Amino acid sequence: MRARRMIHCVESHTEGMPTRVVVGGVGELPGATMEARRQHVIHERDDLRTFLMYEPRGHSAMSGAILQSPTRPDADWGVVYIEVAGCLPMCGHGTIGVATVLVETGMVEVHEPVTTIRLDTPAGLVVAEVAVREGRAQHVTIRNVASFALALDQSVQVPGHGEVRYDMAYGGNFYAITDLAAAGIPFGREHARALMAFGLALMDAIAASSPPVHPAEPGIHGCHHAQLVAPGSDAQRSRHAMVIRPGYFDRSPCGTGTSARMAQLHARGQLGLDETFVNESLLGRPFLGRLVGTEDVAGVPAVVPTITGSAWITGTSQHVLDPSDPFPIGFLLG
Ligand code: PYC
Repeated sequence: MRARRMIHCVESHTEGMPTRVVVGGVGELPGATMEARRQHVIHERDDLRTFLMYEPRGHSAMSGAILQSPTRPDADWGVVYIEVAGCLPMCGHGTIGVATVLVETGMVEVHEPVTTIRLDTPAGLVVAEVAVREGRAQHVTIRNVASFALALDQSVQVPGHGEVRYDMAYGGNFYAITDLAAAGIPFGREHARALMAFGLALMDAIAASSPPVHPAEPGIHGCHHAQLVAPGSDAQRSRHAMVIRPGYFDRSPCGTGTSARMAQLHARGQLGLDETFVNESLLGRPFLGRLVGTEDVAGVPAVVPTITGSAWITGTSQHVLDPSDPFPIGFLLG
């Protein structure tokens, strides 16, 4: 073996969605904040992201997190999220995967029944409470960043679908939330093609007409996630297909998407503080959500969500780059 690069990872999945947790081989990224480190990966080290996310080492729905020393004194670890689509400011399923890996590999001091881990993420401090029994991380509750409805009752012309109504909400990423019943598209894995085409077309139309910008963090902008809500969903239990650019479904119920959905329901007066909300993925697996407080984000009323879900370690991996490899930054096909 000849390796120009060797990266060590712990592989996990959160309710079906992978989180490749990079535990060694990358080193400290430059940047005084985790958002600056995210920007560094975006502008200077995209090869690192695509090396780990794209084929042949990853796949078209791959997702991961690079562990870092924290840049703030109140955090235990720092995280830069990586995806096939880019570097998200925050990722709920990824955080649940990271917290599970930190506990089950002994990378944090473990306390039973609850281990608290404070994570420095590009979107801000995220606290993870891990329920631990006999060393196993049974489930993780994350206190997510302030989430808010940016715009309710929006509409946009979507080619092939006419006028589509949606709400734009933020839960660590922006989400266009729309009802499938109104669009006349059936829900279910067997309708994956139609759901994907609709979600991507909706996001294209929003990008062309009114792309969202975070009111306090202008570096966070654009809508890369469409939450297509299934018929029969309400403010207690909701099911959805989460379409993510450039063209894959979140396999998990999506932590930031669940936060955005709760912020939307709260803004509509349908979900109060301390009420339980169940959000189910296209695979039928749940995250439990709860709103635990209110905040103000640059004049926009916001809520503080918690999300509870579980992750499982699936293995460990070392990824090397041979100097003669014809695909040093990987590729995506289709
Ligand atoms: O769980 O927040 C999440 C997430 C974002 C993209 C994929 N999963």
